[in-house]
Amino acid sequence: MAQPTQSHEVDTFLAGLAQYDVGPLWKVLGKQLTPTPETPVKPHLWRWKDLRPQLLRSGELVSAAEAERRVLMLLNPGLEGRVATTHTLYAGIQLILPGEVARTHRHTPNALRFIMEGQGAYTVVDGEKLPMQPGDFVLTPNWTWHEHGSEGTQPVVWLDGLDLPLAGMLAGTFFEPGRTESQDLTKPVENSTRGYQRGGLLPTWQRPAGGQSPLLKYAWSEARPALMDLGRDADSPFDGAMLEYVNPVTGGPSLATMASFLQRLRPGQKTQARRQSVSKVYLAVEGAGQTVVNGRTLEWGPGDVFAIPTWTSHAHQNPSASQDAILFSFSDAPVMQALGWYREQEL
Ligand code: 1HN
Repeated sequence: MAQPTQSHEVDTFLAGLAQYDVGPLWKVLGKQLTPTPETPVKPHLWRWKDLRPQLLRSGELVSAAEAERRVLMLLNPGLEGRVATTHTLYAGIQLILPGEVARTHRHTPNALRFIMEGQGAYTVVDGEKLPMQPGDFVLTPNWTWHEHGSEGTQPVVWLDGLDLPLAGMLAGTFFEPGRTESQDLTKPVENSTRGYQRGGLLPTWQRPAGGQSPLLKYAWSEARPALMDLGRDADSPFDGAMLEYVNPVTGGPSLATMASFLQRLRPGQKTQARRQSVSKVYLAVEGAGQTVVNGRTLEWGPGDVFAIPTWTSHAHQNPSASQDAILFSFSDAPVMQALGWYREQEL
């Protein structure tokens, strides 16, 4: 490329442009058109042993009623000042105590929950009560009314995942508080799960419009055996054995903007490094292992959460001789795929 002329005349011209609210593209083109995705997001791990005491302390100091949602946000150190775990995804850990209700509301950002600890809590989604056990995966899709409560005797903790930063970037956020604290239960408990408990069958009485998943809860009691029953022949070199929580009608992601997965690393298993043009949040559910992210090792055990920036090399390993490791994860893959911006590279 020819070098633009450097002269006092050019400098004066450039300095004068700002007053017209224009600028010279040729000064920034290289920064705009990076050969591959660039992001300030840092790989980061949040430890359960740090998170849990702080969350329980928040429960002594702040009520669910005061907080609306009592959540510690997992804030990426590369995105200071932003409510974001990656550039598109938000994750937090939420606490509900016996007898509490986190009042009903709805918003356009999609939300998912993975229950980490405690019995007796529930979420109500559009009039349907969904009791939650550790390991259950629960959806509150775009614009569905939702509240949480606990009828148990122990604190209940879960991981929240939302597309909040993406919604913010696209200025797509709408929010509405409920007029009452709780919704009327207009449907049978776990109504949306009826008919889906065996593979390959779909209820004939509901075919939802609008593309949202009709299934709002994926029970651990079904997900874990499904994962553990997979033979080695099902293993991917990059992920080990991996199942996706899908919309059963379309086979696509369970939420429009986020794909969620459960994966198993066998004792001694080490996966091959890869990078993908998606950002991800992982939760270690069982076992312990390591994920090597751009040469840096993140050591994880149950309850630890870690974030992987887009287009960043990562490989997992389970060093245990006897114990399986199970990871839950979610990513912004559906967005990148829908826009034709998904790429992956083996390393
Ligand atoms: C939200 O509505 C919940 O409903 C949790 O439990 C976390 C983070 C940001 C915005 C809305 C919930 C949230 C949230």
